[in-house]
Amino acid sequence: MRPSILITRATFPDVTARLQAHFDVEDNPADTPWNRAELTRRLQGKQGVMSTGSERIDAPLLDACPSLKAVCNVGVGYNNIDIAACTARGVLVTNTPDVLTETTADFGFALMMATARRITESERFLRGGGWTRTGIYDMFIGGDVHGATLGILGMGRIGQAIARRGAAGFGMKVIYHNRSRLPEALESACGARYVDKQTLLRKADHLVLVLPYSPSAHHAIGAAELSLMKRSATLTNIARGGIVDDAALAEALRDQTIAAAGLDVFEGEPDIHPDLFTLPNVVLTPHIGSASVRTRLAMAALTAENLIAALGLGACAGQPPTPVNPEVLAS
Ligand code: 8YV
Repeated sequence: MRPSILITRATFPDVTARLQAHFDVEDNPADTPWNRAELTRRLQGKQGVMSTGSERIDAPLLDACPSLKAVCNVGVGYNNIDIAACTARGVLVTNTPDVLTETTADFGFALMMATARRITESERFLRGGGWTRTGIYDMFIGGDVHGATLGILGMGRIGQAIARRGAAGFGMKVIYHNRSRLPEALESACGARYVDKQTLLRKADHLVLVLPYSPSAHHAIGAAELSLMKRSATLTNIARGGIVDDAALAEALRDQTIAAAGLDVFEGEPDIHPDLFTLPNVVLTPHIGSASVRTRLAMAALTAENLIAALGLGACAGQPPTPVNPEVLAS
Protein backbone atom coordinates (compact mmCIF):
# COMPACT_ATOMS: atom_id res chain seq x y z
CA MET A 1 0.00 0.00 0.00
CA ARG A 2 1.28 3.49 -0.88
CA PRO A 3 1.93 5.80 2.07
CA SER A 4 -0.46 8.72 2.52
CA ILE A 5 0.61 12.32 3.01
CA LEU A 6 -1.01 15.67 3.64
CA ILE A 7 0.04 18.94 1.97
CA THR A 8 -1.36 21.59 4.30
CA ARG A 9 -1.16 24.65 2.03
CA ALA A 10 -1.36 25.40 -1.67
CA THR A 11 1.90 24.69 -3.47
CA PHE A 12 3.34 24.41 -6.98
CA PRO A 13 1.44 21.85 -9.13
CA ASP A 14 4.74 20.24 -10.24
CA VAL A 15 5.65 19.60 -6.62
CA THR A 16 2.26 18.04 -5.89
CA ALA A 17 2.69 15.85 -9.00
CA ARG A 18 6.14 14.74 -7.81
CA LEU A 19 4.63 13.68 -4.48
CA GLN A 20 1.68 11.98 -6.19
CA ALA A 21 4.19 9.72 -7.99
CA HIS A 22 5.01 8.16 -4.60
CA PHE A 23 2.10 8.82 -2.27
CA ASP A 24 -1.64 9.05 -1.91
CA VAL A 25 -1.84 12.80 -1.54
CA GLU A 26 -4.46 14.95 0.15
CA ASP A 27 -3.72 18.59 -0.62
CA ASN A 28 -5.24 22.03 -0.24
CA PRO A 29 -4.99 23.76 -3.63
CA ALA A 30 -7.61 26.34 -2.63
CA ASP A 31 -5.45 27.23 0.40
CA THR A 32 -8.49 26.95 2.69
CA PRO A 33 -7.58 27.77 6.30
CA TRP A 34 -7.77 24.67 8.50
CA ASN A 35 -8.11 25.04 12.24
CA ARG A 36 -6.34 22.65 14.55
CA ALA A 37 -9.26 20.20 14.76
CA GLU A 38 -9.48 20.12 10.98
CA LEU A 39 -5.72 19.61 10.63
CA THR A 40 -5.83 16.77 13.19
CA ARG A 41 -8.73 15.15 11.33
CA ARG A 42 -6.99 15.37 7.97
CA LEU A 43 -3.76 13.94 9.41
CA GLN A 44 -5.48 10.71 10.47
CA GLY A 45 -3.85 7.76 8.67
CA LYS A 46 -1.17 10.01 7.12
CA GLN A 47 2.48 8.99 7.40
CA GLY A 48 3.87 12.34 6.29
CA VAL A 49 2.99 16.00 6.20
CA MET A 50 4.32 18.88 4.12
CA SER A 51 3.78 21.66 6.64
CA THR A 52 4.45 25.40 6.80
CA GLY A 53 5.24 27.85 9.56
CA SER A 54 1.49 28.40 9.98
CA GLU A 55 0.84 24.98 11.53
CA ARG A 56 1.80 24.26 15.13
CA ILE A 57 3.11 20.69 15.40
CA ASP A 58 3.34 19.79 19.08
CA ALA A 59 2.98 16.84 21.46
CA PRO A 60 -0.87 16.86 21.66
CA LEU A 61 -1.11 16.95 17.86
CA LEU A 62 1.43 14.14 17.46
CA ASP A 63 -0.39 12.05 20.06
CA ALA A 64 -3.64 12.57 18.18
CA CYS A 65 -1.98 11.54 14.88
CA PRO A 66 -0.05 8.36 15.74
CA SER A 67 0.54 7.30 12.10
CA LEU A 68 2.70 10.38 11.44
CA LYS A 69 6.37 9.56 10.76
CA ALA A 70 7.69 12.64 8.94
CA VAL A 71 7.04 16.37 9.30
CA CYS A 72 8.64 18.17 6.37
CA ASN A 73 8.44 21.92 6.84
CA VAL A 74 8.62 24.45 4.02
CA GLY A 75 10.97 26.99 5.62
CA VAL A 76 14.35 27.15 7.26
CA GLY A 77 12.88 28.20 10.62
CA TYR A 78 11.00 25.52 12.53
CA ASN A 79 9.88 27.21 15.74
CA ASN A 80 6.34 26.06 14.85
CA ILE A 81 7.46 22.49 15.58
CA ASP A 82 8.25 20.93 18.95
CA ILE A 83 11.39 19.08 17.86
CA ALA A 84 11.86 17.27 21.20
CA ALA A 85 8.29 15.97 21.06
CA CYS A 86 8.87 14.73 17.49
CA THR A 87 12.18 13.08 18.35
CA ALA A 88 10.68 11.39 21.42
CA ARG A 89 8.02 9.83 19.18
CA GLY A 90 10.42 8.87 16.38
CA VAL A 91 8.99 11.50 14.02
CA LEU A 92 11.54 12.91 11.59
CA VAL A 93 11.54 16.68 10.98
CA THR A 94 13.12 18.37 7.97
CA ASN A 95 13.48 22.03 6.93
CA THR A 96 14.73 23.96 3.87
CA PRO A 97 18.10 25.60 4.59
CA ASP A 98 20.51 26.93 1.93
CA VAL A 99 18.04 27.23 -0.95
CA LEU A 100 16.63 30.47 0.48
CA THR A 101 19.81 32.08 1.84
CA GLU A 102 20.65 34.52 -0.96
CA THR A 103 17.03 35.46 -1.72
CA THR A 104 16.32 36.22 1.93
CA ALA A 105 19.57 38.19 2.23
CA ASP A 106 18.54 40.23 -0.85
CA PHE A 107 15.24 40.98 0.82
CA GLY A 108 16.81 41.90 4.16
CA PHE A 109 19.13 44.30 2.39
CA ALA A 110 16.28 45.78 0.35
CA LEU A 111 14.16 46.29 3.46
CA MET A 112 17.06 47.90 5.27
CA MET A 113 17.66 50.25 2.32
CA ALA A 114 13.96 51.09 1.96
CA THR A 115 13.90 51.92 5.67
CA ALA A 116 17.06 54.03 5.66
CA ARG A 117 16.09 55.96 2.52
CA ARG A 118 12.37 56.29 3.41
CA ILE A 119 11.20 54.76 0.16
CA THR A 120 7.69 53.63 1.09
CA GLU A 121 7.01 56.71 3.21
CA SER A 122 7.92 59.00 0.31
CA GLU A 123 5.92 56.90 -2.14
CA ARG A 124 2.83 57.22 0.03
CA PHE A 125 3.37 60.99 0.07
CA LEU A 126 3.69 61.13 -3.71
CA ARG A 127 0.68 58.87 -4.37
CA GLY A 128 -1.35 60.96 -1.93
CA GLY A 129 -0.76 64.05 -4.07
CA GLY A 130 1.57 65.64 -1.52
CA TRP A 131 4.38 66.46 -3.97
CA THR A 132 3.48 69.94 -5.16
CA ARG A 133 6.87 71.70 -5.05
CA THR A 134 10.24 70.53 -6.34
CA GLY A 135 13.67 71.20 -4.93
CA ILE A 136 12.92 71.00 -1.19
CA TYR A 137 16.38 70.40 0.26
CA ASP A 138 15.32 68.25 3.22
CA MET A 139 12.41 66.34 1.69
CA PHE A 140 12.59 62.74 2.98
CA ILE A 141 16.27 62.97 3.82
CA GLY A 142 17.39 59.74 5.41
CA GLY A 143 20.50 57.87 6.45
CA ASP A 144 23.21 56.64 4.10
CA VAL A 145 23.71 52.94 3.62
CA HIS A 146 27.09 52.96 1.87
CA GLY A 147 29.94 53.49 4.28
CA ALA A 148 27.67 53.12 7.34
CA THR A 149 28.05 50.57 10.14
CA LEU A 150 25.92 47.49 9.52
CA GLY A 151 25.09 45.52 12.66
CA ILE A 152 23.90 41.95 12.32
CA LEU A 153 22.33 40.03 15.21
CA GLY A 154 22.45 36.29 14.39
CA MET A 155 25.26 35.26 12.08
CA GLY A 156 24.04 32.09 10.40
CA ARG A 157 23.93 31.60 6.65
CA ILE A 158 21.55 34.50 5.96
CA GLY A 159 23.43 36.86 8.31
CA GLN A 160 26.68 36.04 6.53
CA ALA A 161 25.10 36.64 3.13
CA ILE A 162 23.87 40.07 4.29
CA ALA A 163 27.33 40.86 5.69
CA ARG A 164 28.95 40.03 2.32
CA ARG A 165 26.56 42.38 0.53
CA GLY A 166 27.25 45.20 2.97
CA ALA A 167 31.04 44.83 3.06
CA ALA A 168 31.77 44.07 -0.58
CA GLY A 169 28.97 45.97 -2.31
CA PHE A 170 28.39 49.01 -0.12
CA GLY A 171 31.71 49.55 1.67
CA MET A 172 29.99 49.13 5.04
CA LYS A 173 31.77 48.44 8.28
CA VAL A 174 30.14 45.19 9.40
CA ILE A 175 29.87 44.15 13.03
CA TYR A 176 27.91 41.18 14.35
CA HIS A 177 26.86 39.38 17.47
CA ASN A 178 25.98 35.71 17.63
CA ARG A 179 25.72 32.97 20.26
CA SER A 180 29.07 31.69 19.04
CA ARG A 181 31.79 33.58 17.23
CA LEU A 182 32.51 32.54 13.63
CA PRO A 183 35.90 31.04 12.74
CA GLU A 184 38.31 33.79 11.71
CA ALA A 185 38.44 32.67 8.08
CA LEU A 186 34.66 32.97 7.81
CA GLU A 187 34.70 36.38 9.51
CA SER A 188 37.17 37.72 6.98
CA ALA A 189 35.30 36.07 4.07
CA CYS A 190 32.23 38.11 4.96
CA GLY A 191 34.15 41.17 6.17
CA ALA A 192 32.57 41.12 9.64
CA ARG A 193 33.92 41.75 13.13
CA TYR A 194 32.51 40.10 16.27
CA VAL A 195 31.32 42.41 19.07
CA ASP A 196 29.27 41.95 22.23
CA LYS A 197 25.54 42.68 22.03
CA GLN A 198 25.76 46.07 23.77
CA THR A 199 28.46 47.27 21.38
CA LEU A 200 26.39 46.05 18.45
CA LEU A 201 23.38 48.04 19.66
CA ARG A 202 25.41 51.18 20.38
CA LYS A 203 27.50 51.22 17.21
CA ALA A 204 25.17 50.04 14.42
CA ASP A 205 23.75 52.61 12.01
CA HIS A 206 21.58 49.86 10.55
CA LEU A 207 20.80 46.84 12.71
CA VAL A 208 19.45 43.73 10.97
CA LEU A 209 17.99 40.79 12.93
CA VAL A 210 18.54 37.34 11.47
CA LEU A 211 18.57 35.06 14.49
CA PRO A 212 16.31 32.01 14.81
CA TYR A 213 13.41 32.23 17.26
CA SER A 214 13.71 30.30 20.49
CA PRO A 215 12.31 31.09 23.93
CA SER A 216 15.70 32.58 24.85
CA ALA A 217 15.48 34.96 21.87
CA HIS A 218 12.01 36.21 22.92
CA HIS A 219 12.11 40.03 23.06
CA ALA A 220 15.88 40.02 22.43
CA ILE A 221 15.12 43.58 21.29
CA GLY A 222 12.95 45.40 23.82
CA ALA A 223 12.82 48.85 25.38
CA ALA A 224 16.22 48.51 27.08
CA GLU A 225 17.99 47.42 23.88
CA LEU A 226 16.26 50.09 21.77
CA SER A 227 17.37 52.76 24.23
CA LEU A 228 21.02 51.85 23.55
CA MET A 229 20.69 52.42 19.81
CA LYS A 230 21.61 55.67 18.03
CA ARG A 231 18.75 58.07 17.44
CA SER A 232 19.70 57.98 13.75
CA ALA A 233 19.73 54.16 13.59
CA THR A 234 17.35 51.84 11.75
CA LEU A 235 16.20 48.37 12.82
CA THR A 236 15.26 45.66 10.30
CA ASN A 237 13.61 42.40 11.40
CA ILE A 238 13.46 39.56 8.86
CA ALA A 239 13.89 36.83 11.50
CA ARG A 240 10.71 36.02 13.44
CA GLY A 241 7.96 37.80 15.25
CA GLY A 242 8.53 37.77 19.00
CA ILE A 243 12.25 38.53 18.74
CA VAL A 244 11.29 42.20 18.88
CA ASP A 245 8.90 43.58 21.49
CA ASP A 246 6.64 45.27 18.92
CA ALA A 247 4.93 47.50 21.53
CA ALA A 248 8.31 48.80 22.74
CA LEU A 249 9.42 49.31 19.15
CA ALA A 250 6.29 51.30 18.30
CA GLU A 251 7.01 53.52 21.29
CA ALA A 252 10.65 54.02 20.25
CA LEU A 253 9.57 54.90 16.71
CA ARG A 254 6.95 57.33 17.98
CA ASP A 255 9.44 59.00 20.33
CA GLN A 256 12.12 58.84 17.63
CA THR A 257 14.52 57.10 19.97
CA ILE A 258 15.52 55.35 16.76
CA ALA A 259 14.94 56.74 13.27
CA ALA A 260 13.01 53.99 11.53
CA ALA A 261 12.27 50.27 11.28
CA GLY A 262 11.67 47.74 8.52
CA LEU A 263 9.58 44.76 9.59
CA ASP A 264 8.78 41.61 7.63
CA VAL A 265 7.75 39.57 10.70
CA PHE A 266 5.51 40.39 13.66
CA GLU A 267 4.40 39.12 17.03
CA GLY A 268 1.12 37.27 16.41
CA GLU A 269 1.22 37.78 12.62
CA PRO A 270 -0.87 38.25 10.52
CA ASP A 271 -2.14 40.54 13.29
CA ILE A 272 0.02 43.64 13.58
CA HIS A 273 0.44 45.86 16.63
CA PRO A 274 -2.05 48.66 15.81
CA ASP A 275 0.38 51.46 16.74
CA LEU A 276 2.71 50.40 13.91
CA PHE A 277 0.06 51.34 11.34
CA THR A 278 -0.05 54.88 12.67
CA LEU A 279 3.68 55.55 12.34
CA PRO A 280 5.24 56.97 9.18
CA ASN A 281 8.77 55.74 9.94
CA VAL A 282 8.19 52.01 9.59
CA VAL A 283 8.22 49.88 6.46
CA LEU A 284 5.84 46.92 6.78
CA THR A 285 5.89 43.80 4.59
CA PRO A 286 3.91 40.54 5.05
CA HIS A 287 6.62 37.92 5.77
CA ILE A 288 7.92 37.69 2.21
CA GLY A 289 11.67 37.37 2.83
CA SER A 290 12.06 34.17 0.83
CA ALA A 291 9.36 34.96 -1.73
CA SER A 292 11.05 34.85 -5.11
CA VAL A 293 9.60 32.45 -7.68
CA ARG A 294 12.78 30.44 -7.97
CA THR A 295 13.38 30.18 -4.24
CA ARG A 296 9.82 29.33 -3.26
CA LEU A 297 9.90 26.59 -5.91
CA ALA A 298 13.26 25.34 -4.61
CA MET A 299 11.90 25.28 -1.03
CA ALA A 300 8.83 23.27 -2.05
CA ALA A 301 10.90 20.89 -4.21
CA LEU A 302 13.39 20.29 -1.38
CA THR A 303 10.50 19.60 0.99
CA ALA A 304 9.13 17.03 -1.45
CA GLU A 305 12.54 15.31 -1.71
CA ASN A 306 12.76 15.28 2.09
CA LEU A 307 9.31 13.72 2.38
CA ILE A 308 9.96 11.05 -0.25
CA ALA A 309 13.29 10.04 1.33
CA ALA A 310 11.97 10.28 4.91
CA LEU A 311 9.27 7.75 4.12
CA GLY A 312 11.85 5.37 2.61
CA LEU A 313 11.20 5.99 -1.09
CA GLY A 314 13.11 7.43 -4.07
CA ALA A 315 16.84 7.49 -4.80
CA CYS A 316 17.75 8.89 -1.35
CA ALA A 317 15.46 6.51 0.57
CA GLY A 318 16.09 6.83 4.30
CA GLN A 319 18.47 9.77 3.82
CA PRO A 320 16.49 12.97 3.50
CA PRO A 321 18.73 15.85 2.37
CA THR A 322 18.08 18.28 5.25
CA PRO A 323 16.96 16.60 8.48
CA VAL A 324 16.56 18.67 11.66
CA ASN A 325 16.61 15.70 14.05
CA PRO A 326 18.78 13.13 12.21
CA GLU A 327 19.03 11.05 15.39
CA VAL A 328 15.58 9.71 14.49
CA LEU A 329 17.08 8.13 11.35
CA ALA A 330 19.71 6.29 13.38
CA SER A 331 17.22 4.77 15.82
C1 8YV B 1 8.67 30.94 4.97
C2 8YV B 1 10.48 31.52 6.62
O1 8YV B 1 7.88 31.84 4.28
O2 8YV B 1 12.01 29.89 5.91
C3 8YV B 1 11.50 30.48 6.85
O3 8YV B 1 11.84 30.23 8.02
O4 8YV B 1 10.15 32.25 7.49
C4 8YV B 1 9.89 31.70 5.28
O5 8YV B 1 10.84 31.46 4.28
C5 8YV B 1 7.82 30.41 6.07
O6 8YV B 1 8.52 29.52 6.86
C6 8YV B 1 6.57 29.76 5.49
O7 8YV B 1 6.46 28.43 5.80
